[in-house]
Amino acid sequence: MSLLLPFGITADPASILSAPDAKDITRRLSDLRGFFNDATAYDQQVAADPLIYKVYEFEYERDSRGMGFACTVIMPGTVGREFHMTKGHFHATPGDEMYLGVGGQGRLLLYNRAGEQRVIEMNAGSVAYIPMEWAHRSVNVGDEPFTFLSFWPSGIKLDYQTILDNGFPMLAVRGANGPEIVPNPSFRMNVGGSNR
Ligand code: PAN
Ligand code: ZN
Repeated sequence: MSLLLPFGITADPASILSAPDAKDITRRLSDLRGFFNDATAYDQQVAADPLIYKVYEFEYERDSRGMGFACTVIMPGTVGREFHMTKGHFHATPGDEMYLGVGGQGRLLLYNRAGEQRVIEMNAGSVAYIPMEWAHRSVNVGDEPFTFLSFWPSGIKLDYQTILDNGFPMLAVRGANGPEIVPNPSFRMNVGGSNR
């Protein structure tokens, strides 16, 4: 990229898309085959192919000093009992990340290859630090869109395949009295894995 000039935007889709080289990514249910745990519910719901999340992002790779930025908006709802969520990924090349909650009610699910797990509540104003060894997935546990920002050093390769192969160790599901985090009976450690 040629000389990048300073710019200021706000955390809404139109403003983000006005930034140089910004793009938006749409994830419908049909794009998420294999990520939700309840395959029967997935097959029933995929016919209507609802919007699950959108990502508005830009990334500048500039002699290893660039940054990436994204605004993710996850729609409310469930697939079976499992709340709408992102695919989730590992960072396959060095680089940590930070998240900032903007609106709605979310959970950030994390695990690492040593088997440790964390769940971080994400609301407007919540800040999370994600060390690169921790796979991360965002979940909307509320009734309105859950929106958050993410910031990372540019050039990180994302590994979705390990998540597709193994699942996540915990599921965020709708319980009788609100959201619950429960163990994923289908989760497997240490199977497969490659970069996108
Ligand atoms: C985020 C995510 C974004 C979408 O910007 O990429 O929320 O989630 P998936 O990439 O798992 O579909 C991030 O963690 N970037 O590294
Ligand atoms: Zn990430």
